[in-house]
Amino acid sequence: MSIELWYWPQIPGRGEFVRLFCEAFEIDYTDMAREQNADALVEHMHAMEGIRPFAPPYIVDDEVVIGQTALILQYLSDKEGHGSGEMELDLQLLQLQIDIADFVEEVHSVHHPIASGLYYADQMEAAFDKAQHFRADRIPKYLIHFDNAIAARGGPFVLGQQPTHVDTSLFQVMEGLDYAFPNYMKQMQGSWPHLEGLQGAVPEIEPLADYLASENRMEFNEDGIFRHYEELDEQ
Ligand SMILES: N[C@@H](CCC(=O)N[C@@H](CS)C(=O)NCC(=O)O)C(=O)O
Repeated sequence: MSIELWYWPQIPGRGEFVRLFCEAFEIDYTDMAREQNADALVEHMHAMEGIRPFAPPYIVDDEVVIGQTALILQYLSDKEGHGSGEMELDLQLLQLQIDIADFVEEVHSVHHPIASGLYYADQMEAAFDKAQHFRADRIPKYLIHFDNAIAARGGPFVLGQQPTHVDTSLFQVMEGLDYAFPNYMKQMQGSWPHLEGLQGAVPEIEPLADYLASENRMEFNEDGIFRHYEELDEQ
C-alpha cells in the first residue's frame, strides 16, 4: 500500500528528505498535497484526532501517523529493512538524522533569526549578523562532524558501501548549502572530503538518479529552508 506523505507543495523543505529516501529505496508513496493542494494539507491536519504531528512533514501508513522528519525516516528504514541490522548502529544513524534536523533548523534561523512569522525583509539586519556567525562557526562545526562520521568506515556512505537514510539527507544538506551559500561553499571546497564524496555517490544510487533528473525533483527557492540571499553569502 502506498504511504501518504503530507508536506507543503511549494517548497522542497523537509519533505524532500523523505522523498529522497523513498525514491532511493523505491518505497511507494503518494505526495498528497502536491496531488491536491496546501488547503488539503491544512484540512487533513486539523481533521486528525488523538496525538497529532505538530507540523509537516508527516506520513500516514494505514493506521500509523508519524511526524518529525528524523522519526519518519527511521520508521521507514526499519519497516523496509534498510537499516544496519544492529540496534546500536541504527540508533547512531537516528542520532545523526536528528543532528541533521538540528542543523536544518539552524539553516532556517539564519534568514529568520527573530521570528519565523515575520518576513525576511523585516529581519535582514539580524540575518546578516547571524549569517556571519553561521558561516564562520556553525557550518564547519556540523560539516566536520558529519565528515568524521563518514570517515569512520571509509565512505562513500556512513555505513561504508551500504547507503541509508542518513546519506540521502546529507546529500540534501550539501545541495542546499551549495544553493544557499555558493561563495562560502566554493571557498571551503576540500574541507570536508568525505561529505563531498557522499554528495557525488548518492546521485549514483540508480532509482534516485532517475528521480533527480525528473521534474518531480523540486528546485530550491526563496520560500523554503535553503534560500539564497547574496548578502548572507558575502565573503
Ligand atoms: N522538527 C520538525 C520540524 C517540522 C517543521 O518545522 N515543519 C515546518 C515546515 S518545514 C512547518 O510547517 N512548521 C510550522 C510551524 O512551525 O508552525 C521536523 O524535523 O520535521
